[in-house]
Amino acid sequence: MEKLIISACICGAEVTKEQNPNVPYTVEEVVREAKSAYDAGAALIHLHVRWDDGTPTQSKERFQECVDAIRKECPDAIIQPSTGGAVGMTDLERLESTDITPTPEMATLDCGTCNFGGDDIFVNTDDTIVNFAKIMQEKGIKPELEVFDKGMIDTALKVADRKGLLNHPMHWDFVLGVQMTATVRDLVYMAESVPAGSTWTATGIGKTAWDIAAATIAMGGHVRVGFEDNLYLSKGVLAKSNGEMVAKAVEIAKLLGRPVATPAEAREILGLAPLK
Ligand code: KMH
Ligand code: ZN
Repeated sequence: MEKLIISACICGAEVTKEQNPNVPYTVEEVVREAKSAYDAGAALIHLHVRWDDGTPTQSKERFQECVDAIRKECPDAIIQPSTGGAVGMTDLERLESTDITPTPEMATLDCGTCNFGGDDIFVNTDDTIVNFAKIMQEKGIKPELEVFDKGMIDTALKVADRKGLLNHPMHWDFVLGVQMTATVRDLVYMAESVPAGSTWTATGIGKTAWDIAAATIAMGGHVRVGFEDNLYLSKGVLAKSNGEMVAKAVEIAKLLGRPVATPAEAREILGLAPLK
């Protein structure tokens, strides 16, 4: 089986220090969390940034500052900025994270609109998807196609792939437990719905995180863990760091006999150019 890429979603835009005091806001905290994940075995850091008071931002300057600081501590990690940002941000704001230098190797591309809890709607119209895909293709950024249900896979294929805006093989991220439920059946359905040759990562939100991680590792997919998706190491036990969660994923992989990919191996699996 292919080596396992572990992605760490260290911060997110929604979780707060009130929920877990270890959620990072400041640049120093973001670097601390990225390093803990990288040291534990994460090859890829999925990055959101915040202002010091915790407010989510897509500010190009804040991304630049955080990426530069992470790069010093995690020299070869794949750093993947979010273009999802937070609910309510404009497309232009969201795209700022792709304007840093050097141009990111990857970024997320969200493939549909969904309910995001309470009154919140995370809006990704067909035009948004096409526009983001075009910009990423022009800039040579590999999209991680974030899909929250099977319909978003169909949307990505219909509105962007058919126009030639998605290079193959594609890489997907199944975010289960927001709009779609997060069972092993859901995971299998998603994995069987992407085009042949695709690679995929999966994550389960909240208490579904570890079941989805274990099933994904057993199925040969790649796994995402971290504060953005889940704050607990186990039932009732808050994680002290993203590194603790990555270490747990490494442990599950070890028990299942699945070797973990280094950043260089992850680049090869994802079809990214080796780091210069
Ligand atoms: N914070 C969510 C509204 C992404 O990173 O691309 C969007 C999100 C997806 O987290
Ligand atoms: Zn995200």
